[in-house]
Amino acid sequence: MHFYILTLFPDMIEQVVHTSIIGRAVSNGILSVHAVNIRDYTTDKHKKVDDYPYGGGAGMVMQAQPVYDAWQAAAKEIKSRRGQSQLHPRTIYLTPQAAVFKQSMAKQLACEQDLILLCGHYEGIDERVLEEIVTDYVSIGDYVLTGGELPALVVADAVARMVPGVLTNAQSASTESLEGSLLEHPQYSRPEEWNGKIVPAVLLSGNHANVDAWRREQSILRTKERRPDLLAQAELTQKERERHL
Ligand code: 6GU
Repeated sequence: MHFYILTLFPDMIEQVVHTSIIGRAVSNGILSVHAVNIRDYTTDKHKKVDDYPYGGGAGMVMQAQPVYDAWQAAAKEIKSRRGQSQLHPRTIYLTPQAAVFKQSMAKQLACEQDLILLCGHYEGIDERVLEEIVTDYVSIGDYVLTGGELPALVVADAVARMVPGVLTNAQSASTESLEGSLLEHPQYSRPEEWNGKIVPAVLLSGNHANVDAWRREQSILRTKERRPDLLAQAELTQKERERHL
């Protein structure tokens, strides 16, 4: 899968994508991440990319021209690699003015060959270019950040880990947290006693059926405690519903 991240701060992207699991997938050639510097595409002689908002108000607005030309450069590269002259690549604009990103969206987006992620700054981007290029509007939560770079990295990470081959088998096993709308059960490792606290005996019993049942119960209890909103839509058996709802 190929990510194109359109940004005024390409260094922020480069730092992160050469690290950890995503970094390894990039080295292995399973993923590529291209940070496209929007400023490289401005036709302004002073390299300006923003201007005052029509109608007045605080802050600056990113202008349509450099954003459109950066997007076209990415789209052209995608089209020529895929040999499809008519393609409009999936283009996500990161903005708090959108529905909140979900694991189900990450799974769907992982089926794309290419994704363009557009990061805004200042008071946003001229609406006219968004109308031309954006296919999806995505927020990462109900709070305001200074720009779209951290959200773009969040979305890229969540999508990338769903791409086959990015996670090892061992890592994939823990992927299904949130799948059935349940939080993961607690985990323990050595030693058996730490700080006067002991590991739950069932985990040392060697009885896998009992371990699985205990973990399932803990998942439900934890979800009920921390995310009761999720429990309402969780896939529970009739017995579990009677006990917990
Ligand atoms: Cl996608 N962008 C910004 N600037 N702030 C956010 C966000 C996105 N999602 C939550 N807060």
